[in-house]
Amino acid sequence: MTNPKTVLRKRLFAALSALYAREVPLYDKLLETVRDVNGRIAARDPAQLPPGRTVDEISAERHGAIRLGKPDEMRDMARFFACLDMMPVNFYNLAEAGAKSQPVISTAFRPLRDADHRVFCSLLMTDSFTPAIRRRVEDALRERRIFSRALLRLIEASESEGGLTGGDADVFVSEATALFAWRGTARDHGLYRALVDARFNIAADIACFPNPHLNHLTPNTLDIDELYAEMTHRLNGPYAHLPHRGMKDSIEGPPRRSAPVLLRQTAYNALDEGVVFTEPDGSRVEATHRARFGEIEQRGVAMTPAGRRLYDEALAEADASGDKEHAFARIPDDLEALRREGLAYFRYLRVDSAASAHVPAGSLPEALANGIVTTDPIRYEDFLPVSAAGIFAANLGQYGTRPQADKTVSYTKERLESYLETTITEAYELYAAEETASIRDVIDGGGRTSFP
Ligand code: OOG
Ligand code: NI
Repeated sequence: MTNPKTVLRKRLFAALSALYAREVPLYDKLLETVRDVNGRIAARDPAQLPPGRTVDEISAERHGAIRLGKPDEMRDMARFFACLDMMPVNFYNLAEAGAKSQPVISTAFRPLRDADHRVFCSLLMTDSFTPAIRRRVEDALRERRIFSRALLRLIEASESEGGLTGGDADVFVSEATALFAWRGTARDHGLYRALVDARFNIAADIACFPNPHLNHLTPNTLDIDELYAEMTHRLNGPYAHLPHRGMKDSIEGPPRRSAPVLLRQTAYNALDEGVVFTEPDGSRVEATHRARFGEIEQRGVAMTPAGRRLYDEALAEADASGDKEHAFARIPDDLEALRREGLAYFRYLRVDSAASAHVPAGSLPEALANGIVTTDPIRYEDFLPVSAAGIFAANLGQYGTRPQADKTVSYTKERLESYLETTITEAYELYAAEETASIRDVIDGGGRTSFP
């Protein structure tokens, strides 16, 4: 039977996506374009679809992003996501992500296996601000309660019962949708203005709002260049009547390759949305806020630590030289070379017709050469800190926020774990375990072997 947490997760993301499509017509159009482009690619070249997955399935996948203001919000968020079987994976220190750094530390909640949905979750680091700004931000957040009583009760019920079903699941979905919804209300426009003027847009987006509104809900495309071109075309044609601010100027991550690695992302730019601010004296101020945008992503193969080092070097070189193509040439553009050189993770499978052929331990290279065993790239299910900082920067309209505190603080994974009150899984370990288990399965007697 399917795990009730998996059922709940799929329900919640479908509900969030439907809500978003209703609220933001351009997002609905983005989904339409994603389905069209994915369908066209799969019809042209069925091998582009990940094994065993349909166009509908991959087009239904989402990742969202939210921003929190207080450590206890992070703790309860971890408990909330555990109800959906989504655990914190990887620590992203965006305060140290180069030119586009932001004063937040992040993790992504996702299923540890068969990741379908993910939420990138960031926590504002108020100690990177001047004492005066810090005090104002913390004062604004002190009384904020983002979780309703009903939702907290359901989280407790899920913790004690191992999942939610029936009426509890229905209420969970509606309360959770409200948790992430855009309310169009905020408080203290004076504080908002002061934070934006001090170039702390990120703090304004968190401290003046009543809840962690989803700032994007990203579908997945099989070809981000084709999607980018198609969306640009439609924004100038059939979608031109909708309010929009065009596409982001670039695609984050690696350049186009024949063997895609890690993750490439782009977006339509954040829209101006109306917000009614309530001032401390009870008066109202009508203003606009730019937060919600429309991201798209394309996922490639997960890289090993050695592969990731090459990626980070390429990124640093591209940053300095401006020549991405040249910088990324150091990463072999060929899946078999990535596998042989230990730069990426693969799943090993027996070819059906060879089910009875022997693969003694140590003979994997021959089995691969003879076609008894084949490989599939393991898809990257996580995020990239420099790309994430670029996404923040583009949607906040703010290219990098330097720490303003007298003492610069450096943030650690342990610090975020102490807020989460749980450990953060390293994604490498998940990919390596999947690869190792698949090798064990193809070897006679299930023995371990050295890597081919
Ligand atoms: C999160 C940006 C990071 C991604 O896909 O890298 C992100 C944010 O803007 O809050 O979602
Ligand atoms: Ni994103």
